[in-house]
Amino acid sequence: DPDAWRAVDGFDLQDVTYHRGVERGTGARGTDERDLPVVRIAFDRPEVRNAFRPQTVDELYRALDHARMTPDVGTVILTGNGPSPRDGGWAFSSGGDQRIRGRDGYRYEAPGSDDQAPAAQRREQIDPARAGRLHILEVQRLIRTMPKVVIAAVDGWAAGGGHSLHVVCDLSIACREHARFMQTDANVGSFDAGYGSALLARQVGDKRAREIFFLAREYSAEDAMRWGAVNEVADHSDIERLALEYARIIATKSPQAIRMLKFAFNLADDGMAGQQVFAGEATRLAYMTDEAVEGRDAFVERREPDWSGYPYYF
Ligand code: S0N
Repeated sequence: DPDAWRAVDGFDLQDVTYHRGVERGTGARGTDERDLPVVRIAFDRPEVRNAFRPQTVDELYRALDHARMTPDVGTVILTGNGPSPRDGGWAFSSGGDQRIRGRDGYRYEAPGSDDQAPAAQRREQIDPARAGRLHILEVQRLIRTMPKVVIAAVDGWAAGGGHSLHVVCDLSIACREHARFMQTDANVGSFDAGYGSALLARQVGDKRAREIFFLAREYSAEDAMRWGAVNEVADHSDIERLALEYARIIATKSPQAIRMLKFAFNLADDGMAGQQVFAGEATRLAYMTDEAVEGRDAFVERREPDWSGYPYYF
């Protein structure tokens, strides 16, 4: 619904779109527009089922990181634009762009280069500082560690690395008509041996996760729902409304509680890195206590801290 969004200023994006949710009404001085605490980030390469090339991943990371640092945004909706102008097909994302993946991993092509050019020509355009980066994994970590809820609105194909991205999101909503899931990594000699497989096994169970990877069979929104891989199935016409509804509900909750819960859910699976994220938040909260202020002030005032007012047991 174009009326529900405005483009976020200051971004020059080609492969993704980045919008802020807005509520529009008619106030005394004409049309009111109020920002909602939600952003929408969408793959915008529908002609290739929203496959991501390095530029796509760079843009996705920038938009996500901006959303991470925007204080009044609590929810990020990650989705795919469509339909394809070529055949009307829909996609969340079909993973890494296989035309660009090369011997060195992913090739980064210089801005403005022609990604349809013959491979030999493209090779000339590699930015050596960026070649071979599987930086979609950096996006996965950002989704995982950002103190906000990330919702995958899966409105079409989620395949390969696109499948893994939805797995990493906090919540997933799948489109009844168009959502199709397939973990194609092993078809193309790729393997997400991190979150894409381990978290999936958490969500659907170990045997099912192995089946999804080893057999790479297509499965539907209803299958995904039954297996615990998505939270809800919605009609195409409803999927965005439902994601926005989730965002509105989340906005009624304590931001701190949501943040601590997300990090708590991640903690056991993320090992020491998960502990660090959770503990960082705990430390930030502790800094707000009189006890921590006493420690800081004592140092600054060059005196011994007085802990007498702070018991060992409550
Ligand atoms: C998604 C599929 C099943 C859709 O099939 P459908 O509907 O029949 O459409 P097609 O006709 O196949 O596609 C339409 C056009 O789009 C192009 N296209 C589709 N996907 C890609 C792609 N991934 N790369 C490049 N082009 C793509 C088609 O070629 C077609 O264009 P034309 O008509 O010009 O030929 C089906 O399309 C499909 O199976 N796609 C490939 C899915 C796939 O294998 N993806 C790669 C999997 N691997 C990764 O993603 C690895 C990268 C990665 O993220 C990673 C890296 C390290 C560690 C972990 C990961 C991780 O997986 O997360």
